[in-house]
Amino acid sequence: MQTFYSDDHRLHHGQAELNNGQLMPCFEKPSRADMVLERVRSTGLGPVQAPEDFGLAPIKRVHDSQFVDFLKGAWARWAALGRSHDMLPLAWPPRRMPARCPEDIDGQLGYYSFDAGVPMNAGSWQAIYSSAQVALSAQARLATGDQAAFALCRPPGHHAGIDYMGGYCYLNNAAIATQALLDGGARKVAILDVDFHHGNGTQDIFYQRPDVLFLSIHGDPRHEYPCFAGYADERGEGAGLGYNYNYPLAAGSDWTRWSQALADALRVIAGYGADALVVSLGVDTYKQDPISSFKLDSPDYLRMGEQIASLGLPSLFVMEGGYAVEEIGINAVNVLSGFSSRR
Ligand code: SP5
Ligand code: ZN
Repeated sequence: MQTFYSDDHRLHHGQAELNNGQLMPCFEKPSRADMVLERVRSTGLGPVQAPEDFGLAPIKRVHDSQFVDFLKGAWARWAALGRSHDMLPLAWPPRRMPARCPEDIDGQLGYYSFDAGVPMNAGSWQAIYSSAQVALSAQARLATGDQAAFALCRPPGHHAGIDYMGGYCYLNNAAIATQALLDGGARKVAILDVDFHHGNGTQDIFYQRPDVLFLSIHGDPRHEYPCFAGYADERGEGAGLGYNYNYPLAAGSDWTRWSQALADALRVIAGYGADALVVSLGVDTYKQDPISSFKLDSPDYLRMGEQIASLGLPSLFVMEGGYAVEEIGINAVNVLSGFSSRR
């Protein structure tokens, strides 16, 4: 299986985030991708390649054009104010406050985000852009007939919606790749999101569409981030009604419980008739993850990959979360190895 990866991810290195009311060093840090790359190499999963540049057009097929331009230009505006520390949003519009886009950078950061988990520094845009290009490049391998590819994206993407960032995510890499598959001739694509957190951004992007089936297995939003989406009764809207599946699970869920949800999701995907599968591959379901509450163990990720392979679909794996940095490579590559062993 071909892996796509860019060193540009190191240009993005947030300082701090809020966790349990305290400012803490960011969990989403450069060593995460380094660990996964190291494991891809040491296990001989397959060649590693730098991404091609597909430009902004395929990004703007999914994201609001003004939002993308905002992300691209935000740091220059921040720096022009004499600020050299991380850029962070400050205020968000709640119910009944008209959400007009303000003019200054602080207001716009709130307008284009839903939480404070999105620090940006001088090199962040380059990392964000390259992460999307990594997903697009891996997608292109499927378009030319490969059965699988791995996009080692960083920063991750599944919390980013049409016109907002949040949860360490800026551009939705999996959604951008999915749209590119459709634009390249696929008629229907299924997205399976196995990250511990609900893929609220991906859900938002495809909520009204029947050509993308979205399924997410995650911590119950009554108790877990992203707090405001991921309930089982969110089933899609309009033409998209019936094409969105959420599997919220209780804290402490282990492989026995988790794999029951997976079996149901795979049954739904098999009945959908997709031309390709995109997997939002977060491994923050791991028992030692510092911000999550599931109890998957490393060998479980092999089973996960094997069972996903049973669909027989061309499959694109897109890296999302996972914060137990010591084991992130083992767990992520176990999914890919399990998949490859059955194909
Ligand atoms: C891509 C990805 O995995 N993003 C995750 C962002 C999570 N940010 C908030 C973490 C808060 C952890 N504390 C949760 C306590 C639950 N009651
Ligand atoms: Zn996550």
